[in-house]
Order: sequence, then C-alpha cells, then structure tokens
Amino acid sequence: MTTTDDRFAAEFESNDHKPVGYGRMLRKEDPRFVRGKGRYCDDVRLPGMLHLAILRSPVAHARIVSIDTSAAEAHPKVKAVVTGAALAEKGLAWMPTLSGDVQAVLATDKVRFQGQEVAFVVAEDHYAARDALELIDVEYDVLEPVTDVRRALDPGAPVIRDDLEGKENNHVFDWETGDEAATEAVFATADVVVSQDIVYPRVHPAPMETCGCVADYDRIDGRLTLWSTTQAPHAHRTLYAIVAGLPEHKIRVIAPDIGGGFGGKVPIYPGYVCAIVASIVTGKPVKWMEDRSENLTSTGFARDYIMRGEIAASRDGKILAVRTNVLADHGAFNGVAAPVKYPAGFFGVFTGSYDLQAAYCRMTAVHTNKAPGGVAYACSFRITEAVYLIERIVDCLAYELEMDPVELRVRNFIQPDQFPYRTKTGWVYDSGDYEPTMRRAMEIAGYHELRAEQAERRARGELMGIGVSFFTEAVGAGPRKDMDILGLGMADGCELRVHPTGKAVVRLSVQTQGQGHETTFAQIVAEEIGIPPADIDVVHGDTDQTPFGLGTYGSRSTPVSGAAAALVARKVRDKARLIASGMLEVSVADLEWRKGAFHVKGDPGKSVTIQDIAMRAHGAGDLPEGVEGGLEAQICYNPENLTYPHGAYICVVDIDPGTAQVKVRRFIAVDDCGTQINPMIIEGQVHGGLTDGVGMALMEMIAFDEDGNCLGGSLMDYLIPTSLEVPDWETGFTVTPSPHHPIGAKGVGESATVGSPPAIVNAVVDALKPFGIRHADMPLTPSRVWDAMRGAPQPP
Ligand code: MCN
Ligand code: CUM
Repeated sequence: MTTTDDRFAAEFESNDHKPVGYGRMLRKEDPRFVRGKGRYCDDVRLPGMLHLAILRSPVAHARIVSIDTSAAEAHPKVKAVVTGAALAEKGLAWMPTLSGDVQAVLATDKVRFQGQEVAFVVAEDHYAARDALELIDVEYDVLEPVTDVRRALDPGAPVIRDDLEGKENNHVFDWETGDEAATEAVFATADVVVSQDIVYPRVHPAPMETCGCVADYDRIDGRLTLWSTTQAPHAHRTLYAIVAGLPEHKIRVIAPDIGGGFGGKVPIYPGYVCAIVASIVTGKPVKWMEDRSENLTSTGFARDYIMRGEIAASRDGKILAVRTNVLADHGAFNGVAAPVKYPAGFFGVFTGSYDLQAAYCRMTAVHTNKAPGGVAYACSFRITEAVYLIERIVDCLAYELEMDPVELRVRNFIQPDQFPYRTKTGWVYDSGDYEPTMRRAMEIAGYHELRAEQAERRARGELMGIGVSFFTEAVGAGPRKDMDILGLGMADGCELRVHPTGKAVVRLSVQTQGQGHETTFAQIVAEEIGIPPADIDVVHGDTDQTPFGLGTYGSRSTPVSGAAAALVARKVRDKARLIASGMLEVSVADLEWRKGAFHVKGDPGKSVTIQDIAMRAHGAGDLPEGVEGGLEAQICYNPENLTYPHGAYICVVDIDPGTAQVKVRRFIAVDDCGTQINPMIIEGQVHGGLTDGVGMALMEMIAFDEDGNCLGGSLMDYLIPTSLEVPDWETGFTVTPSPHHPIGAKGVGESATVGSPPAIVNAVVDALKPFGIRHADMPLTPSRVWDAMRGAPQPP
C-alpha cells in the first residue's frame, strides 16, 4: 500500500521544511509498550494494599433520606465503609473544581447525576469491595431531573444546586466576546444573512485505560504517595495540598504510563480523593480503578453546546461578520478545566481563519442533572466547538450563495502579510499561510476530478459528498499574565543535566499519555546540544523528580514545555561554550557551534565535543574564571503567546441510499504545526484525531432519557470507531513556523480532532444536497441520515 505519506514525505523533507534533527526516529517508549511492559496505575501493587469501590447513584436527582452501611461493614473482608456524612465531619465532603465551583466527593444532601459518588467501601480485594457495595442500603427521595438543557432556566425548573447559598435557578454563567453593536451594524446592511441552529452533542473521550489511582499514606512521616492517572501531576499535587490540608512537600504525585487521556484525566475526580482518605483512615495503601461504565457515566464529558450561528456576507461571497448564541450544558457541577479568565475556554476563536469586519458571541451556561466536565476529548479548550460552528456555517453560506465551499473559504482567508493578525474577538494569530495549505489538500485529493466524479454519480442517483474544512487552532496556554488554572500560572519548568560521560537527563513538568514525549523531547534537546536522543533520558510524571509546571492538555506540551526544553539546552550550551573556550584556549568569540561540538573558527581541526566538555565540567583541573563545575541548567518558560497551527481537510463520503449508512471513502488532511519535531509522531497524532472525528461525526453521543438515565454507559451503546469505519488517511504538511517559539514549533495533538468533524459533516450534507438539505446534526447515524432524507424533523 502506498500512502500519501510515502509519496509526499520524501519531497517534503528534502525541501526547507526539514524537521529537527533525527526527524522520523522510532519511538523510544515503544519497545516497552509493544512488549506489554508498560506500567500503568493498575499495575501498581503494594504490600498490604486494599481495594476501594464506589457506590454510585442509580438516579439522576434525588434527596438522600438514609444510608445503612451496617451489612456492608459486617462483610468479613471489608475494612471500612465511608459515606458523605462521615466525610462531612472531617470537612472533606466537598472539593473545589478546576473552574471554581465545588463538587461533592460523596453526596451528603442530594444526588445530582446518575453515577454520582454516594459511598465507598475499602476491602481486602477488589471483588469483596464490589460485593459489599450491594449490601449498602440507600433510601432516595426521587426528585424531578433537569435533562433538557433548553428547559434548565424555565421558571419552576427544579434547582439542582440548592447546596449553593442563594441559588434560585440553574444558571452557571453568562459570557460574551466581540462587539455586539458593530456586529449588528454589519448584519443590518449585509446582502446575505444565513442562520443555522447547530448542536455539538455531548461526547466522551473514552480512553483505553479508565481513571484510577493508588494512594499510599505513611502515618509515621506523614507522606502521601499517589500513583494516579493524571495529565497534570504538579497542579494536582497543589490542589490536594489545598483540599486535604496536607503539606505540599509531603505529597508525591506519580503519573506512570497512561493509556490515553484525551483531556479526561485533567480533572480531579472524587475517586482520587476517596482513595487518599481511605489510605489515611486505614493506614494502608489503597487502590481505586474505575470500570468502563463508571468511566463513561461519571468522568469528564466533552462539548454539549447548542449553538445558533449567523453569518453575514456580500452577494459575491465576502464574509463580513459572524454572530453566535450558545447554550452550554455544564452538568451538575461546573468541572470544566479552562484557564480562569476563560469560562468558555478558547471558544472566542470562532471567527476561524477568515478576515472579518465584526464578530460577537453571547453564551449562557447552565446546570443539568448530568455528569460534570466539559472540555475533554482533544478539545483545545472548546476550539472543537468553535471550529465546527464556523466551518459548518460557512458551508451553509456556500449553499445559499451556490458557491464552491473551497472558493468561498479561499476568498476570505486572512492573508500572509496580515500576521500577526488580531481577530475581532481579540486573539492574536502568530503566523499562517493558509492558501498553500488548502491548495495542497486539493492537490492530494484531486479536488476538481472529485467534483466531476460527483456530478456523474449524482446523475446516476448515487449519493457522493465532498466536505471541506479549514481550521486555525490556538494551543500552548499561557502566557501566565492571561492564563492560570485556579491561580496557578500557565508556565512550565524544565531541567537538563549532562552527566560526566556525556549522557543527559531532561526533566519535564508535562506528562505524556501516548504522545511520545520520551522521544520528541529527547529530539529537541539533541538538536540543541548535539547529544544523540538515545543518550538523553526524558523524566516526567513524578512531582519529586521534575520541576513545577501545569501539565499536558490544550496541546501545550510542545508550545510551552518544548520551548522550555530548547531554551534549557541552549543555556547548557552557553555554559559549555565557556568551558570549551578554556579547553581550546581561545576566546568565546572564536568558537563556532556545529552539531555537537565547538570548533575554533578558521581551524577546523581544533574542536571539542559536548561529551569532552561534560567530562571537563565535572573533572579535575581548573575551569575558566567564574565558571562553576557541573553541566546543568533549569528554567521556567512563560510563553509570549499561544501558537496557532492550521490545517485544510477534505473528506469524501458515499451514502447508501437504501440504508442511509455513511461510508468515509477518503480523507485528506494537510496540517501545519510549524517546525516539525518528529513527522512520524505527528502523523500518528493526526491519524488518531481523524479517527476521533469520524467517531463524533458519525457515531458518538452520550444521550440521556427523560429520567436522566445515561444511555451511553457501555461501549455497546456508546459507539467508538474501529479500523473498519475509517479509511486509509492521506496526510500532507506545510510548515509556517511560530515566530515566538524558540524552534518555531506549534502544537498538533488536537488539530485533527478539532478539524475533522466539520469536514465529515460537510461531506454528508453535500451528499444529501439533492434532497435540499443544508444541515443535519451529529452524530450522523443511519437513522439520522434516513430521517434527514425523508425530511423528518431533526431530534432536539
Ligand atoms: N509534535 C512534533 N512537532 C510539532 C508538534 C508536536 O513532533 N510541531 C509532537 C510532540 O513532540 C508530541 C506530539 O507531537 O510528541 C503531540 O504534541 P503537542 O501537540 O504538543 O500535544 P501534547 O503533547 O501537549 O499532547 C496533548 C494533546 C491533547 S491536549 C490531547 S487531548 C490528546 C493528544 O495530545 N491526547 C492524546 N494526543 C493524544 N495522543 C495519544 N496517543 N493519547 C492521548 O491521550
Ligand atoms: Cu481538551 S482535551 Mo486535551 O486538552 O487534554
């Protein structure tokens, strides 16, 4: 099989788009993973370890009348049974969420979503703990649930958060961005205005490994060690210190190998806190691991935005303004993980890749009787929703103007000479060159031939669709002046030590969940300091071993920690230069750095390698005046701005007119993430994100019935794509470096998840054009497509 990757890779890497040295090297972590030697949380087994299981609410909204734990306590293998009331006595029944709300660790007064934590059991083994859950008798007084987000603010709607003083309705926040009056003025005089209701359903990241932890509290020296499925070990440690009142220096959070995070492992879940409490209470290590249903029903969901998009344009296709109104379902507790000043994440980039005159967004967020969460699943802090909105509404406009969707986009692109470009909602895009990326995707796709083929097929009554999307992402949060999580500024520490024999260790604050950091961060350091990646160990995921930083999400590792790694290596190199000048007995100005060695200018024979310098830095003899021994450095990098990767995606679908089944025939993705570190890993990230996109566009939705029962509690009901549903991805790349990142790299980990759903939906809607359909909501399952074809009303 020849993939586009092969066809284009050679050409791509031979031009000036060279990735950093060692480019497509194989992943250093893979020998361990492919042999089944990864070490995940559930592999942690400590002597005397007990097992914790959580009793969860079977109903969405109810007052707790009584809890009888006596039978469970009498179980011979049970060591402790803990309820909300018991936690309340210690002031631990509630914990802060990442968005400044509070969430019940165990319910005391009411349960507020199906699957909420009500009590926990600690037992000698996992099975006994689960068995004992069935012995707990809870009496519930069932209340009317709020499941329809559109009714959450109705007068008389049950108030979910009566725990909050003075709370009289289900309102969470109002938020707006852009200029309402200026936008109204443009809309009032525009030739064409198109408006469309668009729903981005609630979906779940569904990582292979569910959430869990092992808590080990040492009563003698008061130390807590927590192995935990976390994407942000340092931030979690600080929050545990605040919640549990433990001194921070006595807490060690270890994130071992993680079997996929996708944002679902950013929040602190009640289960982690329960395990910590259980270990403190019993004096033994305690393990908690969720099962699949618990993961799907109670951990951070994603999306759940109901949007009205409006676009104003001139008759000849100049887009003038975009306006949107959003109703956001935040579930029972506002557990969204976003920088404090950004309650709607980075949704403000809904103006997309287009040069507009005005834009405005108004959003209302509400509580419903559903699990908390809101930004997981490779969301780039809500850019998924923003890109879906703009790329769907631009297609609606193309439909009304009867224009080709590519031509409409190209006509409105922000031009290369406009960067840095300030959008009408205040985001400053660092760099971009959009049209070549779009043209490259068209070239790989054979866009014009595809359109000709489509015309022929349509004439035969076949349903073929071609969908386009073009996205600009904003990744790499901070800078810290604008961005913090619960007061913790979004900057990243990094530390590099070169040992006497010239081997190195780089210590990161970010934590990989499968993205290949052990490889790519070694590559960044290797490029800067000339030590081969094999000789550079990447240490991460352990707060005792690494400097403070905010963790991995929002594709921030490369933009923030990647920059930190490059700069810390340069700092070491600067010191190495001083030592080299002593060794070669020339002035610093006479030295030239070339791949791993300092050479005396004009005397190529005279040089010292970084390894020679490392030995000298630690060895006998004098160093130049004022230079300390050792060869190491550390920094804390505060990014100047986010980085703004972009991409052009084209999707080709066929719909079976008899069954309404959508088949994704081809998918072409051209991504631009600035300077590439490892093109193979980037392709892997893109392939994964595109697969996510097929899932969301065609299959995935966490639905609820009227009683608030979650209908997506197993992978039989919540469908995720397999290799059978996805095509051979065709990828291509362009490179527009970030001007402020030390090596020009931008993030890429969420690009494809962000960019692909609109391309797929646009393709399906394009295929349905003969039916006069302009929009249909995700997931485009056969039944939804069938209904759309029959003109049936869309589900709410
Ligand atoms: N990379 C590169 N060159 C670039 C940019 C990135 O080689 N110019 C490489 C990086 O070195 C890194 C990978 O691509 O190995 C992703 O980098 P980056 O875009 O910085 O994203 P993060 O490492 O911060 O990863 C987070 C991102 C997010 S937020 C989600 S959600 C997601 C994603 O990554 N979750 C994932 N990809 C995932 N991939 C796997 N396998 N598992 C997850 O849980
Ligand atoms: Cu929003 S999912 Mo990722 O940012 O960890």
